[in-house]
Amino acid sequence: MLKIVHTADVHAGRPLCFELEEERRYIRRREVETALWRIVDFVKEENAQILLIAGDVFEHLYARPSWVKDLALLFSTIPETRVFIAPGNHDPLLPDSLYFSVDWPDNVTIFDSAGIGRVSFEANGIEVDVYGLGWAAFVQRDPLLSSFRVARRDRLNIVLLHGDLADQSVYLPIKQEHIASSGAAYFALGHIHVPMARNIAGTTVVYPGCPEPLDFGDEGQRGIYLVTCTGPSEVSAEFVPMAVRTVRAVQVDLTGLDTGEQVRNAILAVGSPEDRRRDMWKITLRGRLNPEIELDLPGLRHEFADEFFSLRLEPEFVLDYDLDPLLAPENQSLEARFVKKLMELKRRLQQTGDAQEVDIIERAMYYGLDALRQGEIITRRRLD
Ligand SMILES: [Mn+2]
Repeated sequence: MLKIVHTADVHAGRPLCFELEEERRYIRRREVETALWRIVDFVKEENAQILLIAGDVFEHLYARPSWVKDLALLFSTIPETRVFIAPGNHDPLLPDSLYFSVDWPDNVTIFDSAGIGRVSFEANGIEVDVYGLGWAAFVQRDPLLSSFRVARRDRLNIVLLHGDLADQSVYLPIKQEHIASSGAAYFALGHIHVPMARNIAGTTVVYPGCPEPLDFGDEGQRGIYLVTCTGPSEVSAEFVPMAVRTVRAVQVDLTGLDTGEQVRNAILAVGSPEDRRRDMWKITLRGRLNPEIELDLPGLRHEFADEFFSLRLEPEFVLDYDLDPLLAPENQSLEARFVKKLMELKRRLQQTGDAQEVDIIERAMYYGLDALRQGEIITRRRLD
């Protein structure tokens, strides 16, 4: 039996996209940088024979030369494991690439762009061919795999590549038909940051996703894939969660809350204290907010600095204005005339059934009331 660990999209050196207090920026940057150290620990625990890294290992523009030196030293601690790297669009093999700045140990193969490379060897009684291709530019429109066929179907054939599972893309388009006709058992891909495994015409196709979440879009579990092979076409891939922290997105409805303290408590009711202090939280504030509560969102974020490792508050609420007095016929104030005008418009649009127009009018009404009453726009997003 052969064990393979498959990762991609580490993005070491990438500027962070989370709301973080200053000292936590360093912590988080290091957690991203050290993901491969935890992965190598896992390789040792599992006694994996192969480590596949499908590109975007580091950021060409931001990674530190000493980090890449440390990475080469790290791989020299697993001399029995074959390490394959296929550079991607964030770490292309440009002449000044950090890939050329260090001496890689003998167990490391970095695929270049000269064509689809192949490395043949035997591990645990299974004959293996690893094919790979590295990027040498930031953009790659050509479907480079279009005429690819494995050389020998009786071997375990693996293809390692950074690319986009799509008919057209500027990130090396990989068409399903190219996978189907390739003859490979396993496609080790990188580029998509969400973990995903598919079977395409008998080929196991995997995006492991980024091992650590890199921005608030990376919601949910992140980790690596552990692949076990018992023969040339017997391949099974299992996701193994590994990220130190998770991105969590939740909604909090502010409707009916009467005081600032109630709003604070509603925000603090998400997750357990342990999960709040460990993870990156995106909390969308929805519903209708009592206009008497003046929410200072940047202030709240600082107030909760010890409660959440990272907190983003997304305002999607509207202020809960009492419209009835404004709709009274005798009320001829500016606000009342404005609201009546827009309500009339809304009624007409509702009859024509254009929901999008109705939504725009409703937002316009709340924007206008915010402007007239608060002197600034507090309503931010769509109503429904
Ligand atoms: Mn990437």
